[in-house]
Amino acid sequence: MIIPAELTQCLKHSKRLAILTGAGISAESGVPTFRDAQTGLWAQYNPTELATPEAFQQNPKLVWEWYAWRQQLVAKAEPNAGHLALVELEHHQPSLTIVTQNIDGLHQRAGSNRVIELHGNINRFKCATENRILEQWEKQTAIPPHCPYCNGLIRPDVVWFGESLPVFALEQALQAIERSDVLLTIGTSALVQPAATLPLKALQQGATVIEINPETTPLTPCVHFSLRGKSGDILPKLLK
Ligand code: BV8
Repeated sequence: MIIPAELTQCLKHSKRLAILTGAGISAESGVPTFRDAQTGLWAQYNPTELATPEAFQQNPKLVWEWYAWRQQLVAKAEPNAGHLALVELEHHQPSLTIVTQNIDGLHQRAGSNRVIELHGNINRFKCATENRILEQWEKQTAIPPHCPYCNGLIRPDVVWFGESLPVFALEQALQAIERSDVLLTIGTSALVQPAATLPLKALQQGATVIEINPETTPLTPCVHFSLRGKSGDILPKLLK
């Protein structure tokens, strides 16, 4: 792919670069995106139905096992060239902020320091009754395990559909977007709210918005540049 020179210049001279990432940036690490057909055992479930408080209420064991399956995929995954290109970029642009919809922690594992997790983290757990973050709990055979303090069920500390996003994370994300002069939106279908409004806010306040995605999205007609391709291919070229 030929990267227009004006694009590399625009990124190079950005003073307040913001990055929004979605599941697509982790696809090349082997972490299925939300819209991928879920492989094998999970093919018959719709992720937007499993990632809900109702599903956990009705069938906590099924939801816990779905996350356990995804956790082992994430544990086996390695950051890819796209994640690593963003780490390199942060070295040149220390004010760069990554706002991610992903719960896989791969930006942090790659070495990015300023990462805002809008939807939580699959490797952090909390009590479903008290919302207390649980660092550890003794091995239990019960699935899902129970909170050692109140005996409530333990769940992943992620934002389910129908749940509000963590207030502080959303505030930080809005600040990063509203002060940005360039927003790079990478690997997101731009469908999940309220994250999908962030690029629109960047456009409203005059930032240059650049999209990277192998496919078009509802955002494509609105952005200044839309690069069609995989982030693992494009980012190293774009940021060199
Ligand atoms: C909320 C954690 C207030 C769990 C996730 C309007 C306003 C407010 C709410 C709504 C609204 N309309 C609808 C809603 C409800 C809902 C929503 O958005 N529904 C959708 C389905 C329409 N939103 C919510 O419920 C949010 N809460 O708003 O609170 C509230 C409170 C009470 C009642 C009502 C409202 C909470 C949303 C958070 C849900 N949790 N994750 C978990 O992961 O298990 S979201 C989940 O979806 C993941 O985080 C994932 O990131 C995201 C999917 O989006 P993407 O990241 O974009 O991934 P996707 O698979 O869709 O696309 C991947 C893209 O990558 C594709 O475009 C593909 O082409 C591209 N790609 C593929 N390969 C590559 C690539 N790109 C680059 N390189 C590649 N190699």
